[in-house]
Amino acid sequence: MSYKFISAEEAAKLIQNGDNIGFSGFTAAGSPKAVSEALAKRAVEEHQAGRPFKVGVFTGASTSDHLDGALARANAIKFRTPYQSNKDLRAALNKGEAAYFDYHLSQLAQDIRYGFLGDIDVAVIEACDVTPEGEITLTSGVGNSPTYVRLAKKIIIELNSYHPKTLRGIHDLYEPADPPLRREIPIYKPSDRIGVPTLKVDPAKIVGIVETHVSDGVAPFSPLDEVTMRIGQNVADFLAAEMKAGRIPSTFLPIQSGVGNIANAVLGCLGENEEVPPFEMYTEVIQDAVVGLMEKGRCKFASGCSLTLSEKAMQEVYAHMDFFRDKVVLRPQELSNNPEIVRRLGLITINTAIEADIFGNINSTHIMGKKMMNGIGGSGDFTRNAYLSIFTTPSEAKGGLISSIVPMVSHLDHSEHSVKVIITEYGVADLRGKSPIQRANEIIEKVAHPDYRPLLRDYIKMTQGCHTPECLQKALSFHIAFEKEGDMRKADLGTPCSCEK
Ligand code: 0RQ
Repeated sequence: MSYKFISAEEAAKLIQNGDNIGFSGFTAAGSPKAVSEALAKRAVEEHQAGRPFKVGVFTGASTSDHLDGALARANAIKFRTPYQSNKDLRAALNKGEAAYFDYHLSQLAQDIRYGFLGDIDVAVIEACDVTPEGEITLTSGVGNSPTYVRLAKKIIIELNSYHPKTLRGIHDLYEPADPPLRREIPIYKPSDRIGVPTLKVDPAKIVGIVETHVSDGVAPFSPLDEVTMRIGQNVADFLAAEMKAGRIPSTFLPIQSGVGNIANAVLGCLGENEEVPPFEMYTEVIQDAVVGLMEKGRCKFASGCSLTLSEKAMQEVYAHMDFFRDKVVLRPQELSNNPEIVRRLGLITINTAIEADIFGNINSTHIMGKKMMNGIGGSGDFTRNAYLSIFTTPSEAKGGLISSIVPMVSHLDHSEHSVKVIITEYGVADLRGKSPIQRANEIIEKVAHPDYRPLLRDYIKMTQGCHTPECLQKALSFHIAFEKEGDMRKADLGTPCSCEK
């Protein structure tokens, strides 16, 4: 089969108002860049001509500004799921201009297959190679591509020569059967491969190929500040102590770690802690720190959904594919984040909270209960099923005007039943086997910022004798103080609460 090579603008014309699109990739890694920008331009032109033009946007996770930013600025989004982290899209969805539903990343592909979320009209897939027989080699991120290409009525390929064809073999693509036919997913260690290296589609479904040469554009990490460094060290010291105490096997367990500076610092500190043996990762995003740890022999293997690497780290990997090939596997997020596998492998999961409450509930997504930050991402997939679930957060935000430890979270993503450990720059709150009041004391005394400890102590004294000493009239007093006075330290706790009614 010979394919039609077309421009991004021609590709955009193959997409109609109202279509649902499945985009490849996971984070900026492997997300299409050219077709989405051309689609945004087309939407602007259609709007100028007085015609409606909006599309449904399914992705792997966040994408880059070429996709989420461009479509948001063009007001071209009918709905968006499962995760985003783009500033213009964030502004659009918080204004109600783009309908966003925040979804557990492992669940999206199956829920689309179940028919819960509508059709996939078009799949736009970034590839580094396509054969005449319809064999597609993906690039740096997988996301939900296997499901998108299989269900899509038509497929547009962005053939991106920035990514070398030597990536072939790094992917392990597999779609589980749907109930009632699903069997166990036979991954018993992070390096197990159970699928195929390429996507195989009917070549007749590929309606056009757009050639590009664009990097993922992942920004390098900012230098670590003191707080981030201390959080990283606290996590590494805690895990080393857990291993010494025999609560983590001496061979260690696979690590999942979230995205961002804190996650990168945690990995760096784990790598440097000589009491922690070389470890494996079973995670979604493989970040810069992992590359260095592999080169030093501290990280033996990483299973992920994407190589979300800065330009420099990506070039390092691509220049030494022979070294990295047998140390990395990229899987669909349905497998990288799969609860069955997370539970079986016994992952130590490390994710970041926006705020935690004194009973161990976590808000990962909303600012002051109402403004969406990014989304739940994979944090729920991992936390609920972890061997040991850890949340990290700086103890305060906005120069101390906000405490990250509050009486009651303003939005709940992960409940006290799933969260085992909370770590800030001040220390480690170990919540295992503790009642609500014991957890509250542990969190206040070990991880809250000292400036906020007296207020938090006063809060739990307000309601004596209940299982959970919550005072409903004052539970959100910290947030109300911030909204009214711009400073949580001005929280007004008032008179004691009653446990009787
Ligand atoms: O604001 O951007 O204006 O400076 O929130 O905070 O400390 O820079 O933290 O970038 O690591 O993001 C939870 C959002 C943390 C992220 C979250 C303000 C703070 C700052 C960002 P500015 P930081 P990070 C893997 C797993 C959910 C998904 C997940 C996330 C901004 O880690 O999206 O875990 N997690 N996925 O000032 C008001 C508070 C605040 C606050 C911080 N309590 N109140 N503002 N901020 N705490 C990833 C994937 O699934 C792909």
